[in-house]
Amino acid sequence: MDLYYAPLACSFASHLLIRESGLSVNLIPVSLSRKELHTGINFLDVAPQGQVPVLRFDDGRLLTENSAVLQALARKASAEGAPGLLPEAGTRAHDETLEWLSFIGTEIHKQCLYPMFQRDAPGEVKAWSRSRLPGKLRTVASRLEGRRFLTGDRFTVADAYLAWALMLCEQTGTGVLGLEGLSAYWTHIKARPTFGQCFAHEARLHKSMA
Ligand SMILES: N[C@@H](CCC(=O)N[C@@H](CS)C(=O)NCC(=O)O)C(=O)O
Repeated sequence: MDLYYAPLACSFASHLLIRESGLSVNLIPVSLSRKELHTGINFLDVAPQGQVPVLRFDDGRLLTENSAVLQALARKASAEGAPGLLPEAGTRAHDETLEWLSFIGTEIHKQCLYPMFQRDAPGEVKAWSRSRLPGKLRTVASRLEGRRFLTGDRFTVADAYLAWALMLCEQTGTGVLGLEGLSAYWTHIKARPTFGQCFAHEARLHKSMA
């Protein structure tokens, strides 16, 4: 199994999940600005949308979209003896995990963070996205009050996606990570050894690919 990822991009969530689960997955770095693999292969020949994450199964099948990729990785981990990263279907925790995956993907990632970090996004779009971010993070903060994780009592795919989003939020200078409920969560997520390993790996790669 291969994961196409770009340093510090949203594929960080899948990378983090891989480290949390101990799955054996080949990590293939992609330059999003050049749409190129480190080997010089055109990334658009692999994935025509030109976006990460992309998961390639051993039979050659490709899967894109954070939410789908994270769930597929969690199911694979469960089949290989590391259950719990995606709560069992039919449970309240499962429903809520999908709910938060969707909220993070649509409300935080696409509506706020993607435009804010897009070089060619018009200034007005960036400013509007930035103005929406605190409200979205307040929703997350209120969910996290009195909870250690977004759903259930352990780290799941939703926490992996949120961990990446909060890492980017830290760079926005909006102060959203100081929100009550969010700061304690962010502190303990950042302290997870897997997060530190993932961040160190991707920050190094980011520098070397710049
Ligand atoms: N709808 C996709 C969006 C993924 C996405 O936005 N990936 C960004 C990195 S965070 C990307 O590949 N950007 C390059 C581009 O859009 O050309 C998903 O949910 O996975």
